[in-house]
Amino acid sequence: MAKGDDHYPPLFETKPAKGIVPFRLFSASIFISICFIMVYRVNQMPAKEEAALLGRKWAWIGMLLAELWFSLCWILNVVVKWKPVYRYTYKDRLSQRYDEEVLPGIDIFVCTADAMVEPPSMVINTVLSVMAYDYPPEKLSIYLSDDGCSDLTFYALLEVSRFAEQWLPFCRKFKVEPRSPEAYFQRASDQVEDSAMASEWTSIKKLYEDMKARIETTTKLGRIPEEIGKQHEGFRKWDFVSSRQDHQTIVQILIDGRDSKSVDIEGQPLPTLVYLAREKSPKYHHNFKAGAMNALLRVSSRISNGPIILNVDCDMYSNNSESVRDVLCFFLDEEKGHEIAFVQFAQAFDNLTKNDVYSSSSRLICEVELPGLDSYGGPCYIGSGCFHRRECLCGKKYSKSIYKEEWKHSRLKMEESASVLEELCRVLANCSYEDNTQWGKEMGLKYGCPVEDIITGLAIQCRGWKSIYYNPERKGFLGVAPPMLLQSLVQHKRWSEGDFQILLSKHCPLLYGYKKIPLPLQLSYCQYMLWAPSCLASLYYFVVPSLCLLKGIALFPEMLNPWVIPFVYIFFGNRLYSLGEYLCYGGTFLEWLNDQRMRIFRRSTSYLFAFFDNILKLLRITKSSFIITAKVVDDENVSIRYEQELIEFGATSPMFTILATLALLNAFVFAVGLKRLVMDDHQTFAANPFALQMILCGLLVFINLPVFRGMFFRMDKGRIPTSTTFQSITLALVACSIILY
Ligand SMILES: *[C@@H]1O[C@H](CO)[C@@H](O)[C@H](O)[C@H]1NC(C)=O
Ligand SMILES: *[C@H]1O[C@H](CO)[C@@H](O)[C@H](O)[C@H]1NC(C)=O
Repeated sequence: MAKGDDHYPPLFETKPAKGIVPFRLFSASIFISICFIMVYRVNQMPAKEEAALLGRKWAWIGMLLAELWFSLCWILNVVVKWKPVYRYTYKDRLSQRYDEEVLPGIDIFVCTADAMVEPPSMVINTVLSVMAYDYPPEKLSIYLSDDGCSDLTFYALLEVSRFAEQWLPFCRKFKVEPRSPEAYFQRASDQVEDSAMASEWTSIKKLYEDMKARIETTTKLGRIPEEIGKQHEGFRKWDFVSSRQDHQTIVQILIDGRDSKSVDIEGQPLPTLVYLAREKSPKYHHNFKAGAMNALLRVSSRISNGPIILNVDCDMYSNNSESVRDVLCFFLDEEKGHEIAFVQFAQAFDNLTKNDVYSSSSRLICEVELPGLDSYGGPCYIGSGCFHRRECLCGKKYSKSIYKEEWKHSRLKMEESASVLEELCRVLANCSYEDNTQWGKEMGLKYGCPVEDIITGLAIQCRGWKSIYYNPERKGFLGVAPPMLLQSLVQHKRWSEGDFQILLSKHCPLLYGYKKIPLPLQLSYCQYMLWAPSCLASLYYFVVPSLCLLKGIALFPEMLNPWVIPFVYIFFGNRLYSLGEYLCYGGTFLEWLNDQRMRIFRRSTSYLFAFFDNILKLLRITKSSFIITAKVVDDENVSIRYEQELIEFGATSPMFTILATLALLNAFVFAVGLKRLVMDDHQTFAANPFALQMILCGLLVFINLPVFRGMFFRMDKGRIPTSTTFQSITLALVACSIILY
């Protein structure tokens, strides 16, 4: 087993974040300011006698409630950020202490759902990148779950099984990074100095490009041509597939790792490669990705049964061939490893523009908040780039009694032939298999929630396990960020909707986690679950102060009044602090500005729709729906505009109508306010009771400049459609005139 003596230096280290003291002092000052604001709001509450301004009282109470809500969210955010920790691994110690033979087997699950939205040429790159991990290949098994049940995807995987014979030795020999061929050839196009490598490089590049061309041709064609169909008997299974929603299970072991004949061109073993399309039937709900993952859990347990499971989305390739070894540093650590259920890697993207125009990177969540959750023992499982202990996913409770495990896992015995094994596995992926079992409840991923990953991670933590958040400098996985605004907003709608749904269910962290996970962790979870309802307070702040400005109702102290200080301090202090964080963690000023804009966009659209969808669901008026976000764009111009960081509207959507209306409303009010300021020259700006409302309104106009540009100053297809513009103008004018008269 382990080499060396009884004293083991740890395999990983945990370091607290720097700069915590300034953060805590700043938070204390904000807290004091919040108290002042509350005192002001309560003391200066308009009395009933101001009958003429009855509206003022209600507007004022609304401001108070909105500010209370923001304070609650702020407190949760401080809890999250209180003491972030960062993790560092020692892979050299791991390799000193463990022989290659005793390393555990790793089962890798790649999920894809639709060959049109997630093209096979992308999926194969993810598959190849994880097949080429720097790890004994006989201990790797890769499973592709295809919920689209597409023979195009199957064909692509068949091509992978052949190409891997060349690609894996090439990666080993030249220590190629990253090991997704597409990413590698894109990056390395002109830096092959090594002449020994040059010829092999050229030939393997040619092989890859030919393969890609073949796959793309069939994808374009939409079906498998006859001569390809003859290449593998597996294609015959599609003769029985009537539709994507109604077909039998298809299991195909494309590379059988147990077979000594499965070797690459250098005679080294190849990882196992399995294609799975689970049974679908109109009689059973398929439970989306959670259902696919559970089928994979069962099928893989029969084929390779690796004790560690990696789950990646099909658009997320591995950017570091050593990630598996990093993860083992956590799981195999003698002192703490036994209590760790999963290791979640940071989400990172390959496709971000310089200033991350849709704020897809969620920089602060990745760099500060998740490390904060980590300090309470429980970063959440976010669905991709996560390594699990198999038994934890399958519902095992943590117990303190000595946790000894034998992960010794040599090449599996060849008891059944691959075809017998396929037959045995088919049953496991059938719809009826889960009838009257705990699958989807206490076993595997939980069903019935759009964010099955979060709720599953929470359940694992409530069974006593800990999790780890790992965010190395060089990212472990790179995904594709949505290149269009609507996709980004819809994605956030799904997340905030799912999170809010958890809050309203029996899995609410405060109840479900009571006495099972630490209180700060429960509260940290709540921060994300309050996203959707935050739309109410935010929309109030985006609309009411402006409308009140129009009507002549003052809601803030004037600039010379000392009570203005806490308002100004909180607003600008928080903004400046977050700008500072962005710059510290490698962001740019414009990226921060884009993030501020996207926050406003999400709050006024994604969260609003998520909130009402949930309420309607609670009242049982509508049913849940799941939208896959299309990430690959056909229109070349969309990519060009994305690279220019032009916000892509381009479609009609109620979301855009709301955004445009809000922007226009604030612009009208701002114009009226300016006019009044200029005409009325008795009053200085500082003594004007509307000064803060003017500033708020002006900032909203400023942050919405790209929306105005999209409405009035752009000719390309990504502009806001004229019909949306007209609708929004009408709506904004109607709102203003109702207020004025
Ligand atoms: C991905 O890996 C390459 C090395 O192959 C590295 O240079 C790059 O920084 C990594 N990307 C990220 C985002 O970490
Ligand atoms: C990702 O971005 C790169 C450049 O930023 C671009 O070449 C590529 O087409 C984009 N991919 C997708 C899927 O949008």
